[in-house]
Amino acid sequence: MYIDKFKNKEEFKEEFKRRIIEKYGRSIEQAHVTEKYMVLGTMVRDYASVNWKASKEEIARVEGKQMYYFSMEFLIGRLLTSNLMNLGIYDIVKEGLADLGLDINKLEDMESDAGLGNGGLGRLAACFLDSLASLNYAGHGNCIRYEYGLFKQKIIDGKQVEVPDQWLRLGNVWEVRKPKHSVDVKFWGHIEMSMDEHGKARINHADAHIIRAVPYDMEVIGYDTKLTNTLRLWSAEPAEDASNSQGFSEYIREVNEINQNVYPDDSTEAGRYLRLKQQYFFVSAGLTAMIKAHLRVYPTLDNLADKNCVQLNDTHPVLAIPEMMRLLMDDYLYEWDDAWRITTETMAYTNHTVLAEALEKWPIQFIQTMLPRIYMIIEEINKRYIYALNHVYYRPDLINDTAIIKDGQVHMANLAIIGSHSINGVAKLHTQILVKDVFKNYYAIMPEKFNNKTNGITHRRWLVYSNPQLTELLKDTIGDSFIKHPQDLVKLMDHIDDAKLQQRFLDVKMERKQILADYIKKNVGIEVDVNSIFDVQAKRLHAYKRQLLNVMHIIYLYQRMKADSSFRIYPRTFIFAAKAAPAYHFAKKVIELINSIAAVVNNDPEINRYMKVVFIPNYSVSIAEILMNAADVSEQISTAGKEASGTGNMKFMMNGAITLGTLDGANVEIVERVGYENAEIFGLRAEEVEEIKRANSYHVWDYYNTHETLKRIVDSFIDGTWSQNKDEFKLIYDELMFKNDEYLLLADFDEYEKAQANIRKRYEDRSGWARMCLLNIAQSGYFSSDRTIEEYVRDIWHIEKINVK
Ligand code: HBZ
Repeated sequence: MYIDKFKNKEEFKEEFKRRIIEKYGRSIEQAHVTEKYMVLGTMVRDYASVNWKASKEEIARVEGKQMYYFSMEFLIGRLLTSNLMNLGIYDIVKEGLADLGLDINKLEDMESDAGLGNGGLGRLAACFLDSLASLNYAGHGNCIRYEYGLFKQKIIDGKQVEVPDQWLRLGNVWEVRKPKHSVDVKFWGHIEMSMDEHGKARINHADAHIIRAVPYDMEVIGYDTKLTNTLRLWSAEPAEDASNSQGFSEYIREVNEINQNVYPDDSTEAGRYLRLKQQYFFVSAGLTAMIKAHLRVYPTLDNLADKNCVQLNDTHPVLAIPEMMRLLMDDYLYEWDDAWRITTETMAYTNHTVLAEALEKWPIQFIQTMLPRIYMIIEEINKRYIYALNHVYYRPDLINDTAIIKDGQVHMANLAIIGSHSINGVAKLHTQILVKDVFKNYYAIMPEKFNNKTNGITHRRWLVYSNPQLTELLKDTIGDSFIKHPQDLVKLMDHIDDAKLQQRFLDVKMERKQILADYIKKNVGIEVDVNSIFDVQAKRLHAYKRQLLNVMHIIYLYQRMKADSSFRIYPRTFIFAAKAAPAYHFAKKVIELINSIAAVVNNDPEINRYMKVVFIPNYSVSIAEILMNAADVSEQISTAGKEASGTGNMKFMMNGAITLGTLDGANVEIVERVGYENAEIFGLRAEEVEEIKRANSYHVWDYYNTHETLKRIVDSFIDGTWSQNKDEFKLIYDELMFKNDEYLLLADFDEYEKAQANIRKRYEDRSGWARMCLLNIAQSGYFSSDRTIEEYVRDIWHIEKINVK
């Protein structure tokens, strides 16, 4: 137990009752369930605060180095369960509540997901925070306190409708507002340079719009430790004496829009300015606070990089590089070279994508007008870099490809690479593609900067807490050491042939499937058969992830069963969950298509005994927690070379699902561990995709014209099969057929179909299937984010464990 309170449930009950009366002036019987949730959360937070204080003191006492993870997203989900579990007081609280006639699950359900993010990149940041604290490393998060999450997805008439995600409606019990630590951030205006009496340049940022950044700190509570880290969320507020040259109400609007939501619509110029404004806002505030905190312990910034490091989660926070230069030079009067050394030694950059359209670029004019001083510094970094290419690396031929500023734009990945001492990809294959292709010219001149850090997931949330049934079975079989040391899951290898264990695993899986089936019945209104194969694809909706390939296979099965009454399949439930970016029309059409197919298939009495299609709305961390562990089949079918890593693939594997996937991202490393015979791998390899693109040798119409089955599937998009209105899905048809099937769905279809047929056959051998699932679980320890964090620590951060007594 890691707090000194709640030593027994009696103590807990007394305190809980007292707090309800004090806070709400009501007895426990009268209090509303949300009030009970709030009080419980507050109690946990208050008690853990003791550890928080001790952690800060211990870090200062040992002069420990700290890591700051700068990320536009932290998809932390709900915290009550994981905080109670990590603190080791879950059972006491649960029993105490039961004595008071309260069901802990009901209170847990009151918490809304902190949806401060969008996808894998944001969830990775959350898993890292959990592992950092649990491994006793001082590593903190830095982000924005978004008023609204990405959006709440509703499905109306089969279509995605976005409604505001008001995650703060009940307030956020975990946060503490820290106005004393506020800092000011400056936008717009212009730069005046002058000389001081020592002949040094002095910078004055005149006519700036000053916006106050107020931190809201959240405790990050680790498992089995007192070390408590901080997730700092910055909120924009009016500065005290802002001069308001733009007028009062315009100023208020400018302040408020920063907090509004994660990833504002970037289809308009105003939206793009806002994204850039958000990026600079949280980066500037985070660095200013980091420097101030450093100066509270040390008399100088000379050792800033020895005591702090910053991990840049993709390019969104990369303005941290010029901002740190600005702070060191303008505010602390460092010379360029010293400032540059400190900055590059502090900064490290993680890349999460190779898709050209996702590599961020900003028009020069955006940065120049909104962040005039930052632009000057970027220009200088670029100038000095080009000088070095000419005179240090002797590679003037690389200027065109690797310069930061070109074609009227600032290339953020280039700035990141030049201004950091470490650049990492997120899976082996991804890093290979970075060094051989996307960033090959940088790799040629600065190979020592590049390294791989294969992603991971916190096995605490994704196995231990969300799948207690499987966890009990594992504890029973191999003991509980895997909770602290996930690699110990490999002990399960000694038991995978045990028929009794196999049966118990199948029973556990059945229980999880029933929980999901109940959820689906209640929330989607569809009755699914728990004896069918649960085949799940859950991830952001994107063309490269190929949800449409999955859809095409469903259409194939449907058409074939309709045409041939002797062809029947082992019953299958195809489950999808995905959000589409609001302005991404193709992705939204795919959602609509899935729902239209579901409407036809699920209501066809001839077919619906064999297959059903379910789209679960509003995919989120909480839904993932009941979805992943109920799956039999994990769909990881991106075009090889496009998915940087994937992390869902790891969650499925750890809960005993079989990967049906391409050799892409971390799938490659999953197969490396389980062997081809314990996964179902298909499709073009990354080099083959690359070669096809290079040689321009793929012609989608050749497939269409020579492949009857494919033609029938593709035609069904526009012949009225799935909608009265034949044009309803024309966008999908056009995207596929008139853009030469960019993601090679038709090319991979045959192999995908065969892999699916194998799955059906293998599933029928229940013992063989269970063995395969157990083997996957046994090999999944490597994919714990604890391993990933240890690698970051060893190779990039060089931070030491903090032992809070
Ligand atoms: O990061 C994901 C990758 O697609 C996935 O393969 C990987 O496992 C995961 C963690 O490394 N990337 C994202 O989630 N990216 C974004 O969400 C994103 C958001 C806004 C952008 C660009 C990318 O402007």
